[in-house]
Order: sequence, then structure tokens, then C-alpha cells
Amino acid sequence: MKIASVELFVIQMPLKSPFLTHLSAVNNRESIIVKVTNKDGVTGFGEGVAFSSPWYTEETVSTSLHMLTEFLIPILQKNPIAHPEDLHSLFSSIRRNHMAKASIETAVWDLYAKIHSQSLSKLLGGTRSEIASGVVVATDSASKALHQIEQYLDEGYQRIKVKISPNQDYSFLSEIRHYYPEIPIMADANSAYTINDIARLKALDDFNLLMIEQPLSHDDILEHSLLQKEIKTPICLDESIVSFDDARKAIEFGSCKVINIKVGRVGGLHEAKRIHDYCLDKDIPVWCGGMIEFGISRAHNIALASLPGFTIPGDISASNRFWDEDIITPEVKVENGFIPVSREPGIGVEINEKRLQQVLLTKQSFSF
Ligand code: OSB
Ligand code: MG
Repeated sequence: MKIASVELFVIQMPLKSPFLTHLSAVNNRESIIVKVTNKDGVTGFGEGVAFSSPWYTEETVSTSLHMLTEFLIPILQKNPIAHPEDLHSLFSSIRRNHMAKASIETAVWDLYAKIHSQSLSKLLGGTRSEIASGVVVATDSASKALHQIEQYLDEGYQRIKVKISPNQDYSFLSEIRHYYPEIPIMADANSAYTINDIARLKALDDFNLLMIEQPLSHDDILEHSLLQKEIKTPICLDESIVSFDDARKAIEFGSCKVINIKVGRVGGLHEAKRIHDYCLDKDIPVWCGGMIEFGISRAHNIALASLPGFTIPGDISASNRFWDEDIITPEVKVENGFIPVSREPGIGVEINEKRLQQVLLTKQSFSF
């Protein structure tokens, strides 16, 4: 797989409406689109999912660019690879920086799949022809949340996730449950609580939530295991799981009953698949998380979520959940609550060049 060039496109697009968590408000999404081209002119695309500031993980768009230009692209320049999995050991000399690594690793997977005229889904071992779609409501009042839930249920989404924090939990969820007693609903706390909040979190057992995502610290595994013993609602870990070993330890300790897999957070598709395979073996359901991403990352997520262990609808929504117009064609659409899995080579979508140019901030090219 002789790579001839890597191009980095930094883009920025406003969200249709602000995405609010107790940690941050996202109004504008800045991202890095990575394009790799081989010597025959075949291209592969990846997307860096770090945010402009380090509120979700320690990475940012700027740190990702630094890692890509100073370390990761030079490694690729010096070391010919035969398979995308080769990047795992090559990049292991660089600590962490998982989103930067994943941005280029995913592009190489797309390229490899296209060279072999195979869909990325098939290459990864996907078994589904469509995936169930869920959506996130991230707003600051019950009335706005109810309004959005109504709209998303109309659009067919199969599972609703709401953001909670100590300022917005019991009465917020009771209001939602009052209007929607039966719908599949879950809550994501993005680490808003501590182990001293056990009583408060136990009270949320009243709402028959599918799960509670990341209630405690972003880097904790131990205290989640203590909390899970005290509450009925299954705990799902997001921020705490940045590697296969984290997933293995969390499952061994009983820190969670579900895992949210995000390709960027764990450093690429190879690590994501390892976590999936382990969870499948241990009967731990997984679902694919979201990062308010553009269509390239969405397409990678759809391929990943076609694997057999992804039994719960994830945060993979339509392009129009966040964007007036996405940077891919065709855009991701949800029909009757499902998104079809592409059978075309690679991720199965093309770049919408016109839209890319409209939202482009900077471009850098590296020839090998
Ligand atoms: O915690 O899952 C999260 C978005 C940005 C950062 C963290 C999270 C999220 C989401 C998913 O909740 C949003 C989406 O649908 O892309
Ligand atoms: Mg989360």
C-alpha cells in the first residue's frame, strides 16, 4: 500500500443549534479531514474528532495538527505499511493522542478497503445491512428537551439520550417520563457526579433508564464499580475507556454493564474492533458513540456499528441532526429509525467538494 501523499483540511461549520453539556457549549464545530492518496491515485478519508478546546478529552484540533505534522505523518513517510493494522505498532511509540492517531488510521482503512474493492463494513467483519439510529438531546431546560424529543421521535430515532448533571437530573427526567413513559431513554452525565452522590444517582433508578453514561470522573474505573453495586440502572462508560485494557479492566471490576465505543477516543478502528470483540465474548453490549461529527466520521461509525456486538442504537444520527449541509455525498439519512450500511468500496461516500471549499479554513499537503 504505497502512500503518495497526505492532505489535511481544517474545516469549521456552525451547528444548527448549540449543543449544551454541563462542561461546554458547542456552537461551531472545527475538524480536520485527512485525505490519503496512494501511488495509483486511490484516496481514503478520515476525520479528526478532537474539539477546539480540551473539554471532553485532553486533545484539541491544534494538538491533533501538531501530532499529525510533527510525528504521525513522518512515521508514515518512513515506514511502508501492508495493512492498516500495521499502524497500531508504528504509532505505539507515541503516547496517547488517540484522536490524532485515529484521524489518519481511519483514512488508511478507507484507502485499504477501496484498493481491495471491499466495503469497510465487510472488511471489519460487519454483519448488519442497516443500523439502528439514536440521537442526543443536549439542552438546558425540560421544555426545550421535550420539544426536541417530539421532533426526533417523529423523525424515527429509536433511542433518545439526554444530558444530565446535578442541576438538571431528577425533576428534568420526571418531566420527560411524564410525557414519554415508555420510550427507550438514557442519560449521559459526562462526569458531573462524584462518589458522594450515590443517593442522588440511586434515585434515578425510578426512571427505567436504559443506562446512565459516565456518571463519575472521566478517568475513573474503580469508583464506578462501587457505584454500580449500589444502583440498578446499568452504567455505561465513555470517557473512562480509552483503550482495550481499560475496557478489560472495567468489565473485570464490574464498573459498567455497557460500553460506548468511539473510534477517536480509543485511537482507531483496530482498537475499537478489539474492544468490540472482547465485549462480544464477555456478553457486554456495546454501542457507537458520537462526537458531533461530519459525514466522514459518521460513515466510519456506520461501518463499525455493523459489527455483531453493536446491539444497542448508538449516537449515530443523520447529517441533518447538526448540519445544514454535510461535507459528504450522499448525506447520512435515517429512515424508519435505521441507517443503511454502504456496500460500496471503503466508507461508501464521496467528499462534497463544493461544501468542503465553503467551510475550509486551512489546507496542508505532504508528499511522500
Ligand atoms: O459524551 O457522548 C458524549 C458529543 C460530544 C462530546 C461528548 C459526547 C457527545 C455526545 C454525542 O453526546 C453527540 C453526537 O450525537 O454526536
Ligand atoms: Mg458520553
